[in-house]
Amino acid sequence: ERSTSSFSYSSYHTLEEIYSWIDSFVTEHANIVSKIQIGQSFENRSILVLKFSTGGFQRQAIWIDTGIHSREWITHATGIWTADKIVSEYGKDCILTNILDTMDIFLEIVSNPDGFAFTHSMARMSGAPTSGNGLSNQVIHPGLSQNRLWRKNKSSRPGVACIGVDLNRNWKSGFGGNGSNDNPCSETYHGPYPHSEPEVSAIVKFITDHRNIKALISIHSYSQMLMYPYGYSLEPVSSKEELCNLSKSAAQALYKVHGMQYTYGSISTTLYMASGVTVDWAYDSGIKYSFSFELRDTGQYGFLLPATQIIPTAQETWMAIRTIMIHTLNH
Ligand code: ING
Ligand code: ZN
Repeated sequence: ERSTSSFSYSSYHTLEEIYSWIDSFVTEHANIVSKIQIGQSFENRSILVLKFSTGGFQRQAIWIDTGIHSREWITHATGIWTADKIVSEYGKDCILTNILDTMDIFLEIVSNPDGFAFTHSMARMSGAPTSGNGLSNQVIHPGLSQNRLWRKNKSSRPGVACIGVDLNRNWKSGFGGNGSNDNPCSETYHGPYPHSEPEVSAIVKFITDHRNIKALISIHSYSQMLMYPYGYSLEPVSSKEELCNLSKSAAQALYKVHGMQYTYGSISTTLYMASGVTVDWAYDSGIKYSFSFELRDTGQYGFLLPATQIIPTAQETWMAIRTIMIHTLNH
């Protein structure tokens, strides 16, 4: 195994590189990090979670996932940088130290491994849709394989013509409602039934069995937003005021780092209606502090954010995550 000292945090990496980095990282920081396999993808890849813990048993915990949508490469890169930040700041940043002395952090970096491997494969697809999730139109660069912009997982079912389920429409809360699609060829296809996808059901089982997750942060790109439930309804959540105030504080902390502006609010009023999304399920399952980020940028590069922006994006996102974690610790 190579050591993490040769790993570039300012580059995009393949699945193999990330999984090999995870093994080195866990070995080098065995006192604080461990690796948990929570399931297997449709194509039988391991679904891995990093656990940051300083002891205790089934402590209160914070869940963070990146890469539910495979083309959102900045999110995986931010997850990797964040993992390294957590181990290097423990014992230095007294706030993070307090958090980790009381709570555990779970981080799933590649939440859609099959889709992610596909975005790194260069064979050209035949006419699969690449747009239609409601974000600004993505320019397909000449010569760029359309595989690079794959969003869904890679599941297939007998008699179904198209591949893939949108893993951010497959959750039970609001399943099948507005902003999701029952056509398997759609980019926002919700799947045949709630939690039908192994990548989703692995998380559901893990979080449900854990029973002590207090905050959930699900990271997407792009649009520069920080959002809380609901996506499936325009009705405000019961904790709207607290979540709105916390979003504002987190967006301010993020802004201070590099001056990037994030808008915030509920998913349905800030972005669009979206049903069966991760954070709605989390909130309705009793995880009050449920947030979703849309990282950089606002559309200039979109999903193809230059690698030079990885570290600034991760740095500013960290300050927002840290704000949410402190609030969770204190409430
Ligand atoms: N956008 C999200 C999508 O799934 C979103 C928007 C994020 C909705 C979080 C709900 C929760 O459509 C991207 N970029 O995937
Ligand atoms: Zn996404």
